[in-house]
Amino acid sequence: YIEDLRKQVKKALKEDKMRYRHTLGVADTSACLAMRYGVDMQKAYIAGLLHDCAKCVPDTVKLEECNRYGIEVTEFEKNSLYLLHAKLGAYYAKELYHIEDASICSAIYWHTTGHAGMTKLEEIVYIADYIEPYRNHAQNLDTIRQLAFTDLEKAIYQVTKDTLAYLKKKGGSIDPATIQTYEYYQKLVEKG
Ligand code: DGI
Ligand code: FE
Ligand code: FE
Ligand code: FE
Repeated sequence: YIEDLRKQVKKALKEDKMRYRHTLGVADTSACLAMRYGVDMQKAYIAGLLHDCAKCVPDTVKLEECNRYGIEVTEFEKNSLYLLHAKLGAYYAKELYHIEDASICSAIYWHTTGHAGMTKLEEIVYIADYIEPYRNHAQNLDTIRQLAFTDLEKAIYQVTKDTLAYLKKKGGSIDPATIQTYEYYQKLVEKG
Protein backbone atom coordinates (compact mmCIF):
# COMPACT_ATOMS: atom_id res chain seq x y z
CA TYR A 1 0.00 0.00 0.00
CA ILE A 2 2.75 2.45 0.95
CA GLU A 3 4.72 1.54 -2.18
CA ASP A 4 1.63 2.33 -4.25
CA LEU A 5 1.23 5.64 -2.50
CA ARG A 6 4.87 6.50 -3.19
CA LYS A 7 4.41 5.78 -6.89
CA GLN A 8 1.30 7.93 -7.07
CA VAL A 9 3.04 10.82 -5.33
CA LYS A 10 6.07 10.56 -7.60
CA LYS A 11 3.78 10.92 -10.57
CA ALA A 12 1.88 13.82 -8.98
CA LEU A 13 5.19 15.60 -8.48
CA LYS A 14 5.74 15.36 -12.23
CA GLU A 15 8.85 13.25 -11.72
CA ASP A 16 10.57 16.33 -10.23
CA LYS A 17 13.47 14.44 -8.62
CA MET A 18 14.33 17.13 -6.05
CA ARG A 19 10.75 17.52 -4.93
CA TYR A 20 10.28 13.76 -4.66
CA ARG A 21 13.52 13.40 -2.72
CA HIS A 22 12.34 16.16 -0.36
CA THR A 23 9.01 14.36 0.00
CA LEU A 24 10.68 11.07 0.99
CA GLY A 25 12.90 13.03 3.39
CA VAL A 26 9.86 14.56 5.07
CA ALA A 27 8.14 11.16 5.30
CA ASP A 28 11.19 9.50 6.89
CA THR A 29 11.84 12.42 9.24
CA SER A 30 8.17 12.52 10.27
CA ALA A 31 8.35 8.80 11.06
CA CYS A 32 11.48 9.35 13.21
CA LEU A 33 9.88 12.21 15.10
CA ALA A 34 6.76 10.10 15.61
CA MET A 35 8.91 7.40 17.25
CA ARG A 36 10.44 10.05 19.48
CA TYR A 37 7.14 11.60 20.55
CA GLY A 38 4.90 8.54 20.73
CA VAL A 39 2.80 9.39 17.69
CA ASP A 40 1.51 6.79 15.22
CA MET A 41 4.50 6.25 12.91
CA GLN A 42 2.45 5.06 9.95
CA LYS A 43 0.25 8.15 10.04
CA ALA A 44 3.25 10.44 10.30
CA TYR A 45 4.93 8.73 7.34
CA ILE A 46 1.81 9.03 5.18
CA ALA A 47 1.27 12.69 6.13
CA GLY A 48 4.90 13.41 5.23
CA LEU A 49 4.62 11.54 1.96
CA LEU A 50 1.52 13.48 0.91
CA HIS A 51 2.30 16.90 2.39
CA ASP A 52 3.40 18.46 -0.92
CA CYS A 53 1.24 16.37 -3.25
CA ALA A 54 -0.35 19.54 -4.68
CA LYS A 55 2.94 21.42 -4.98
CA CYS A 56 3.36 20.93 -8.73
CA VAL A 57 -0.12 22.09 -9.70
CA PRO A 58 0.21 25.45 -11.54
CA ASP A 59 -0.85 28.38 -9.35
CA THR A 60 -3.80 29.39 -11.51
CA VAL A 61 -5.07 25.81 -11.41
CA LYS A 62 -4.64 25.75 -7.61
CA LEU A 63 -6.94 28.75 -7.37
CA GLU A 64 -9.47 27.29 -9.83
CA GLU A 65 -9.57 23.99 -7.99
CA CYS A 66 -9.94 25.61 -4.58
CA ASN A 67 -12.89 27.58 -5.90
CA ARG A 68 -14.38 24.50 -7.56
CA TYR A 69 -14.02 22.30 -4.46
CA GLY A 70 -15.23 24.94 -2.01
CA ILE A 71 -11.85 25.42 -0.31
CA GLU A 72 -11.72 28.85 1.29
CA VAL A 73 -9.11 31.19 -0.21
CA THR A 74 -8.09 34.18 1.92
CA GLU A 75 -6.82 37.53 0.62
CA PHE A 76 -3.32 36.55 1.70
CA GLU A 77 -3.46 33.34 -0.24
CA LYS A 78 -4.68 35.20 -3.33
CA ASN A 79 -1.45 37.20 -3.17
CA SER A 80 0.72 34.12 -2.62
CA LEU A 81 -1.04 31.36 -4.51
CA TYR A 82 1.65 28.77 -3.77
CA LEU A 83 0.40 28.73 -0.16
CA LEU A 84 -2.68 26.92 -1.45
CA HIS A 85 -0.70 23.73 -2.08
CA ALA A 86 -1.20 22.90 1.59
CA LYS A 87 -5.00 23.20 1.64
CA LEU A 88 -5.38 21.65 -1.80
CA GLY A 89 -2.98 18.87 -0.78
CA ALA A 90 -5.17 18.05 2.22
CA TYR A 91 -8.16 17.86 -0.11
CA TYR A 92 -6.27 15.59 -2.53
CA ALA A 93 -5.18 13.37 0.34
CA LYS A 94 -8.81 12.66 1.16
CA GLU A 95 -10.35 12.64 -2.31
CA LEU A 96 -7.56 11.28 -4.54
CA TYR A 97 -5.47 9.24 -2.11
CA HIS A 98 -8.44 8.09 -0.03
CA ILE A 99 -6.96 9.03 3.30
CA GLU A 100 -9.89 8.79 5.69
CA ASP A 101 -7.92 9.82 8.75
CA ALA A 102 -8.69 13.51 9.38
CA SER A 103 -5.60 13.96 11.56
CA ILE A 104 -3.36 13.15 8.57
CA CYS A 105 -5.24 15.56 6.31
CA SER A 106 -5.05 18.35 8.85
CA ALA A 107 -1.26 17.89 9.20
CA ILE A 108 -1.05 18.43 5.44
CA TYR A 109 -3.47 21.36 5.59
CA TRP A 110 -1.36 23.25 8.15
CA HIS A 111 2.13 22.26 7.07
CA THR A 112 3.14 25.62 5.54
CA THR A 113 1.83 28.21 8.02
CA GLY A 114 1.28 26.09 11.10
CA HIS A 115 -1.40 27.30 13.52
CA ALA A 116 -1.72 28.12 17.21
CA GLY A 117 -1.90 24.93 19.25
CA MET A 118 -1.04 22.29 16.69
CA THR A 119 -1.53 18.59 17.38
CA LYS A 120 1.65 16.52 17.80
CA LEU A 121 1.22 15.09 14.32
CA GLU A 122 0.78 18.59 12.83
CA GLU A 123 3.87 19.78 14.69
CA ILE A 124 5.87 16.81 13.44
CA VAL A 125 5.07 17.36 9.76
CA TYR A 126 5.58 21.11 10.09
CA ILE A 127 9.06 20.64 11.51
CA ALA A 128 10.00 17.64 9.34
CA ASP A 129 9.34 19.78 6.27
CA TYR A 130 11.97 22.19 7.50
CA ILE A 131 14.66 19.82 8.77
CA GLU A 132 14.56 16.81 6.43
CA PRO A 133 18.11 15.85 5.43
CA TYR A 134 17.97 17.19 1.88
CA ARG A 135 16.87 20.67 2.92
CA ASN A 136 19.78 23.00 3.05
CA HIS A 137 18.61 26.55 2.57
CA ALA A 138 17.83 27.77 6.05
CA GLN A 139 20.01 29.25 8.77
CA ASN A 140 20.27 27.63 12.21
CA LEU A 141 19.53 24.24 10.64
CA ASP A 142 21.95 22.28 12.85
CA THR A 143 20.45 23.78 16.00
CA ILE A 144 16.88 23.30 14.82
CA ARG A 145 17.52 19.68 13.78
CA GLN A 146 18.80 18.92 17.24
CA LEU A 147 16.02 20.88 18.95
CA ALA A 148 13.37 18.97 16.99
CA PHE A 149 14.35 15.82 18.85
CA THR A 150 14.92 17.44 22.25
CA ASP A 151 12.34 20.23 22.51
CA LEU A 152 9.75 20.21 19.73
CA GLU A 153 8.02 23.43 20.83
CA LYS A 154 11.28 25.34 20.93
CA ALA A 155 12.14 24.03 17.49
CA ILE A 156 8.83 25.29 16.11
CA TYR A 157 9.34 28.65 17.77
CA GLN A 158 12.75 28.99 16.12
CA VAL A 159 11.41 27.95 12.71
CA THR A 160 8.51 30.41 12.81
CA LYS A 161 10.84 33.16 13.96
CA ASP A 162 13.30 32.50 11.13
CA THR A 163 10.47 32.16 8.59
CA LEU A 164 8.98 35.53 9.61
CA ALA A 165 12.39 37.19 9.37
CA TYR A 166 12.90 35.63 5.94
CA LEU A 167 9.48 36.75 4.70
CA LYS A 168 9.99 40.29 5.99
CA LYS A 169 13.32 40.54 4.23
CA LYS A 170 11.87 39.12 1.04
CA GLY A 171 8.82 41.39 1.31
CA GLY A 172 6.30 38.55 1.03
CA SER A 173 2.80 38.98 2.44
CA ILE A 174 2.53 37.22 5.77
CA ASP A 175 -0.43 34.97 6.46
CA PRO A 176 -2.12 35.63 9.84
CA ALA A 177 -1.76 31.92 10.64
CA THR A 178 2.03 32.23 10.40
CA ILE A 179 2.03 35.09 12.92
CA GLN A 180 -0.38 33.25 15.22
CA THR A 181 1.89 30.20 15.15
CA TYR A 182 4.87 32.32 16.06
CA GLU A 183 3.10 34.09 18.93
CA TYR A 184 1.64 30.89 20.33
CA TYR A 185 4.96 29.01 20.41
CA GLN A 186 6.82 32.06 21.66
CA LYS A 187 4.49 32.16 24.70
CA LEU A 188 4.91 28.43 25.27
CA VAL A 189 8.68 28.67 25.17
CA GLU A 190 8.80 31.71 27.44
CA LYS A 191 6.57 30.00 30.01
CA GLY A 192 9.18 27.23 30.00
O1 DGI B 1 6.46 23.27 0.12
P1 DGI B 1 7.82 23.42 0.72
O2 DGI B 1 8.71 24.35 -0.04
O3 DGI B 1 8.49 22.12 1.00
O4 DGI B 1 7.64 24.08 2.18
P2 DGI B 1 6.40 24.96 2.72
O5 DGI B 1 5.12 24.42 2.25
O6 DGI B 1 6.60 25.04 4.19
O7 DGI B 1 6.63 26.36 2.07
C1 DGI B 1 7.75 27.08 2.47
C2 DGI B 1 7.64 28.48 1.99
O8 DGI B 1 6.46 29.09 2.44
C3 DGI B 1 8.81 29.30 2.57
O9 DGI B 1 9.44 29.98 1.50
C4 DGI B 1 8.14 30.27 3.50
C5 DGI B 1 6.75 30.36 2.92
N1 DGI B 1 5.76 30.79 3.90
C6 DGI B 1 5.51 30.33 5.14
N2 DGI B 1 4.58 31.09 5.75
C7 DGI B 1 4.23 32.05 4.86
C8 DGI B 1 4.97 31.86 3.68
N3 DGI B 1 4.87 32.66 2.59
C9 DGI B 1 4.02 33.70 2.67
N4 DGI B 1 3.90 34.50 1.64
N5 DGI B 1 3.27 33.94 3.79
C10 DGI B 1 3.34 33.16 4.90
O10 DGI B 1 2.67 33.43 5.90
FE1 FE C 1 4.86 22.54 1.23
FE1 FE D 1 7.39 24.28 5.86
FE1 FE E 1 7.62 20.39 1.76
